[in-house]
Amino acid sequence: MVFDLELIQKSYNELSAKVDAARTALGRPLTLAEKILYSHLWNGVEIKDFERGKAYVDFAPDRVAMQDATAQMALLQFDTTGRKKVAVPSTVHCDHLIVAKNESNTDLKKAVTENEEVYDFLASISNKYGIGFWKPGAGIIHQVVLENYAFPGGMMIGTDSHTVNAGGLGMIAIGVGGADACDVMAGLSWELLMPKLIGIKLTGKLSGWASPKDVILKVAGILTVKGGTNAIVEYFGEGATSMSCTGKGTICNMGAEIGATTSTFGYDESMSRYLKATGRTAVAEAADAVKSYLTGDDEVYANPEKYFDQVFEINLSELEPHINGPFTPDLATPISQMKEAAAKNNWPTKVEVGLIGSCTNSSYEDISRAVSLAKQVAEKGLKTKAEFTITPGSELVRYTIDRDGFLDTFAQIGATVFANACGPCIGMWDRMGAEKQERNTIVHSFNRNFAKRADGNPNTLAFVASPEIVTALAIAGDLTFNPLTDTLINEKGEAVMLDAPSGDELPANGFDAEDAGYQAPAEDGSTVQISVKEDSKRLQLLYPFPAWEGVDLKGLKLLIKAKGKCTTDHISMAGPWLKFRGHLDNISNNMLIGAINFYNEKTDHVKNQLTGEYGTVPNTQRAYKAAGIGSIVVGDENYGEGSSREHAAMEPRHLGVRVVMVKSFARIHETNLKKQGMLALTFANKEDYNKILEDDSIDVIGLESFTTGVNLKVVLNHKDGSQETLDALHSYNEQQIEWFKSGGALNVIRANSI
Ligand code: MIC
Ligand code: SF4
Repeated sequence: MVFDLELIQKSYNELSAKVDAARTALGRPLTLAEKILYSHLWNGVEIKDFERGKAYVDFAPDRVAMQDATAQMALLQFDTTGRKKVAVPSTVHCDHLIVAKNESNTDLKKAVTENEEVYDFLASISNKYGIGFWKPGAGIIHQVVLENYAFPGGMMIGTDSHTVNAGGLGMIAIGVGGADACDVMAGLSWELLMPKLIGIKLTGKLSGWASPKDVILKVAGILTVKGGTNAIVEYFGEGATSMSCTGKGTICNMGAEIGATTSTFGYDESMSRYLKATGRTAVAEAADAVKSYLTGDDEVYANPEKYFDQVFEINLSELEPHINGPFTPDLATPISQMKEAAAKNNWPTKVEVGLIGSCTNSSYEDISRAVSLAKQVAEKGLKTKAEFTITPGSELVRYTIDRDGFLDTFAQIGATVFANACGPCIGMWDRMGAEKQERNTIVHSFNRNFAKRADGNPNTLAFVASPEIVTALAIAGDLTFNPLTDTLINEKGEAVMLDAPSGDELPANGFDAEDAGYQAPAEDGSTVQISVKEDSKRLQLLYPFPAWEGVDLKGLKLLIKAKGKCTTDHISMAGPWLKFRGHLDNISNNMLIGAINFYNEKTDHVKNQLTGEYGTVPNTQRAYKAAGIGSIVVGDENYGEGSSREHAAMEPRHLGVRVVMVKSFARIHETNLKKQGMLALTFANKEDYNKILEDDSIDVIGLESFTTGVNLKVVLNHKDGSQETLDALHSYNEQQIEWFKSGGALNVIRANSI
């Protein structure tokens, strides 16, 4: 079945005229990213050379995707907009709420019972508003989108930071908070800061142990977790076309880890093959007909320095496998240097568990290459030293790899197959013994490895590598094993080497599945009832946040000055908290509990300025709220890195935090704060972070004349009676100032729909 073929055909019919018009208006050849952006300008927006990194531009995305952990909030917000149906094709995917413990079937059954209320809510609200619903077990959002919905040249947004995965099929796919999704589903335009453009030229060809994952692991090492902020990364060159479509997906997926707005590749044969293999020959043919419009212009790729803001070149023929981590995805170590790095940093070298799969790396190709290593265990008389798990990305992949015997081979090395879901990637891993908090090493092919992310244990060191390398390290049970050069001792005491992995890009006998897990919505959902129980612990209807009071914010208490890395996992932890994603008050009990308090280096231990006592962050904030006093959160660099979860913005809003002031923000989180009517400020002088003292009361001055491009003032009232005044930068445009004044974007939509 091809979803929304008419939409795709319409978009291709209009493509050439739109791209030609943009080329004429800009008077120069275009990158692929520009072709897609300019062909998706919101109706009526004048085509001009928008200043990258400065201009806010309105776009018209083709579709919206949501996963269950973020869809709840997105749809609770949509429900208050008064719309009858979503304005663009949208889907919901049930993937985040399934705990991985025993094995696929048992875990899935348990999840369906435990999350019944939430799944029922999502299924019925999808049915009501015309949204496609993918049941638990169908697979992970990004894999399912790649298999069914992504199309070259399209633009989509999704309530998950790894929506960018669809760049593997030549899309501009961007992760957003639920409030952004809500706008687009309500038929409004979607605003984005015109991204800067980073070009990465791939030369040579991958071979041996190197895989697409190593491209992005290397790029993460070069650009770091914030190097891609507000930029689109466009890959091109012979190395790009020689790679599989799903491999490109992996590279784009992990572009989220460098903070990139998104990443993309031009349409090529590999994409056509993938579209055909996934039952979308009609899409491939339609794309073939406009193929030159679905990739960057030749002049651009011939002289990239002229057209991109930054250009890098990576020679795939020389690329070495990398292992990134622990605790951050940009700490990149080429495999040949791991022995030294592990010794220097005292990382435990025994690998306890190897985990492959997730939305990042669970293509047929990935699994077939990993299985080629698993096969060698028996052939070479080896024994797998570490535990090994597989989380397939979709039922289509799982069914096919089962049919082709891969799961049997993995079973022979003692592997556990978890449900087609996020599982261990997002802390939904009920790992035996994790509560003992022992220091240990795991290696996985997921994308993120922040502290506590996989199993909740802060002392688990998680390293990210390709599925092939994860499998090899799990067989060896050793983080410092380099399969390119090292031998293993087999059961007979012989030294053997693993042969380099090999596999198939696509299944020779085609993909298959008995039930892919899709549920179409009702044609007319007007009579469908959505119920949220009054006393539910999992779901809570939303109330509008109050509008700004019209005066400067004075006497805000410092809630926490967060030190160092403060990702959305630190602000609103996942794992066991995922179950409250539809209940704002309950989930607010995890607000900032992972952030490190600058003054005592502890987590979840801050001073209550009203009593002088220390308490948890949520309790302290609830005390300020009860006393009717606003507060401020101060943060370091790249604050809010990681996920798209708007809970990280809604919780502080709900509990009465008024301002978040940091050295720098991650893109999605900054927008999420603005959307919810919060003040997101950055220090004009980063050193001013040091001036904030634990007992400060803080004023924000200049709000009555809050204007685009004009700094605000922040006054620190220290306990000893002295005062200091700082300059605060903000990036609010007029529309966003309106959101702030109205108490949140939703209040503006609501007012306009009456
Ligand atoms: C993640 O990988 O962190 C998540 C869980 O998929 C999030 C979304 C969420 O928090 O629900 C993301 O990346 O946006
Ligand atoms: Fe799920 Fe992990 Fe992918 Fe996020 S990164 S969508 S948690 S598998």
